Amino acid sequence: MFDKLTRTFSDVLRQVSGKSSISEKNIQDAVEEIKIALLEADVNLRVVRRFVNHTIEEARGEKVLRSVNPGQQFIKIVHDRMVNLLGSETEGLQLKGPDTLSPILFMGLQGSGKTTTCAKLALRLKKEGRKPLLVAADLVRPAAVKQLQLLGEQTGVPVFAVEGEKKPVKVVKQALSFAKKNSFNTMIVDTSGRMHLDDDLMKEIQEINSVLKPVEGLLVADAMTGQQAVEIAKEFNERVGITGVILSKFDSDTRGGAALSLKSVTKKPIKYVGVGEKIDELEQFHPDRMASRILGMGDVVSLVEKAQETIQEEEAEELQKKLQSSTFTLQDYLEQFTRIKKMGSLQSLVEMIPGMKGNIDEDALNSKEMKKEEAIILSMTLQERHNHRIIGPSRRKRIASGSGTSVFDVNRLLKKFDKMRLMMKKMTKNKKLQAQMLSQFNGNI
Ligand SMILES: Nc1nc2c(ncn2[C@@H]2O[C@H](COP(=O)(O)OP(=O)(O)OP(=O)(O)O)[C@@H](O)[C@H]2O)c(=O)[nH]1
Ligand SMILES: [Mg+2]
Repeated sequence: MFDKLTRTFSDVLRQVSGKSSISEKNIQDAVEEIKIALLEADVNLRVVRRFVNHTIEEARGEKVLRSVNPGQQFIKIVHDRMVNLLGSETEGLQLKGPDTLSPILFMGLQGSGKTTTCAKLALRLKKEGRKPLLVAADLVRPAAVKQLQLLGEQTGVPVFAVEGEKKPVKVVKQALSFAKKNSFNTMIVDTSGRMHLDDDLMKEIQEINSVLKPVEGLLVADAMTGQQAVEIAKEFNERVGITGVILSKFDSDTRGGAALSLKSVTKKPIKYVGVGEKIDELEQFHPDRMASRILGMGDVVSLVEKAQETIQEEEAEELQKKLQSSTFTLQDYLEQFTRIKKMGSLQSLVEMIPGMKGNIDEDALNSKEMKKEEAIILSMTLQERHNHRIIGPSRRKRIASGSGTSVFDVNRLLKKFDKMRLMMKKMTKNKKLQAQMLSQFNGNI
């Protein structure tokens, strides 16, 4: 997601940020490149035009051309516009208090991810201390009820279904009284999808909507469908009324245009994004963090939060010291593998680190490679792990055969480790660079 866009943005912004003075022509050129990148990312044409015009207008103002640091001012403008495009504020669900039932209606086209997302959200709300009930109101697809029941078992959230019932509205009515009687405070209703936006589907959803009176009407849209997702959201909003969008399959290799156009076109916020098939792969959508990520500035906040879940602060500090003083050993490297496994994919983590994107050999990040490296290090003695410089040719041969790899693999790991230590040392030492990056987004330039 956003790979190409980020690359273009990073290039453009890097060029601009280095300049001590900026001319109107510089701004024009930078904006032109940004425009092309947005169009290539399949962002809605009207949205792109508005973005470009606003950016030029603001950047032309004397503020940028005459400011002490015009490059940074310009970056800030682009960043703020991008946040604005994505929705300004993080918008959570507007649920009622714990003693009142909050019904949530899910809708969307066939295969967009409704059923999966219902269960993901139920699990999330349960973890937040609510008492959710899942309601199976997709009575069109034969296996739909069963699918929700299985997901209910996985998440430990009860599923309300009525055997033999053909009318979703009747199921919803019964579910409402069941939920109230059994003091559930959140009710998540899964509905059926259709291949296209047709009257049948709209009528069914409208009917359910008027009976359920949901506090949240959430549209699940498939990020992979690009601009079509925006059209679908517009239609559902006009005909049923939605309170927000959940963009599913955000983990897929799409150009990202949907995420960037949705808010501007529908005026409804993206509330969550689905980032995988697994039941816990649903994330709250943060426009500001996403903007920084798209601009290639790294999602520092997300990274820190994610890392903190697994690395205790002292450990992190110790690691930082080791990195700075070059006492980071292969044993430390090995220990990082375990942490990384706990944190999720290395790739997604790396993308969040400022300046790392594009700077690292992506092949080296796949887990197959990680397993190989793990095996190699495990075949080393502790002494070797603590001082890799003693690993000469005969040791390399022994390690290779011990780990079922080749001397070539061992050489490669050792070379990479040296390179990595050097790079990390540079990065951690360059506090000024880090501070600069952060201050750009604090609004206090
Ligand atoms: N990679 C990825 N796959 C997802 C995500 N969300 C859903 N899927 C997959 O998309 C497929 C369709 O998901 P469903 O939840 O059954 O979609 P639905 O909208 O309920 O489909 P219908 O009920 O047939 O209309 C499944 O294979 C899901 O595993 C996501 O965020 N990422
Ligand atoms: Mg479904």
